Amino acid sequence: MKHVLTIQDFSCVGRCSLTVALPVLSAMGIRTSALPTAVLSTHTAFPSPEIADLTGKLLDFSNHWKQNGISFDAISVGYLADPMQAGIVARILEDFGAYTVLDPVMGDNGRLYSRITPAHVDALRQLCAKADVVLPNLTEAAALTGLPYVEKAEEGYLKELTAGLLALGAKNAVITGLRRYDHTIGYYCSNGATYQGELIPKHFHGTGDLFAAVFLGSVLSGMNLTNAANHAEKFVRRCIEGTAESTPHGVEFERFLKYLT
Ligand code: PXL
Repeated sequence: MKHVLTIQDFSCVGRCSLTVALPVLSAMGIRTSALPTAVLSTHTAFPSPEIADLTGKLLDFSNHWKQNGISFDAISVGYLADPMQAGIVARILEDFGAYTVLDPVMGDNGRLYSRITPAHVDALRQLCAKADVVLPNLTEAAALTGLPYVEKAEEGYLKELTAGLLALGAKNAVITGLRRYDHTIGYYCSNGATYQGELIPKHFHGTGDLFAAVFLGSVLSGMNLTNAANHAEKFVRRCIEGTAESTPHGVEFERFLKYLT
């Protein structure tokens, strides 16, 4: 059985990050371990969440695993609670030398999330060098590359964005949640593979985290990058379609896990 370490926050309420990644990867037949970057009462789209930042513990935990001969087939990295965590995570990635998927969680719809500073963007830019695949949305891809955020992205702009992400050192990139035309949404891969399907007019937090988890599970089951992106896209779409209305509590992915097993 493959063994994944997922490094991201534990938002206690709100269906995102670890509360999404762990059940999805488990449903896909993957043994999961977690390194929480912080524990939050909710994700940061709720006003003023309580936050227990775990920056000071990350290396202690990973060193303990090393001392016990624990290893991972892959590591996924998501929301970091502090820019300082990026350097620590880079060290952990070096220590364990596993296939790495980085979701540079920073913002959406052209805006950075609360708590995300220019130093955070810089830190994630550096972490891209360690990624086998980086999975930004358009907002994050623009922030990382320094290119302007342009909705209804054209092919030339997407090529520039993905080239910029590869120039940061990522081996592959997939831009997710991408709205290229009126009423469509999908993804664009650095290998040129692209998909746009009908936009479902709802908004949820955690769908990028869901995409990243299904994507990694799919790669570990032997799919290539294009098929993994396609599989993740279809699953996220199914969950959004199956959730009646937009709420800050995420999509009802639990009802659809059976399609991943
Ligand atoms: O779903 C992305 C995400 C993850 N973790 C935290 C967040 C967000 C988005 O708002 O706030 C803590």
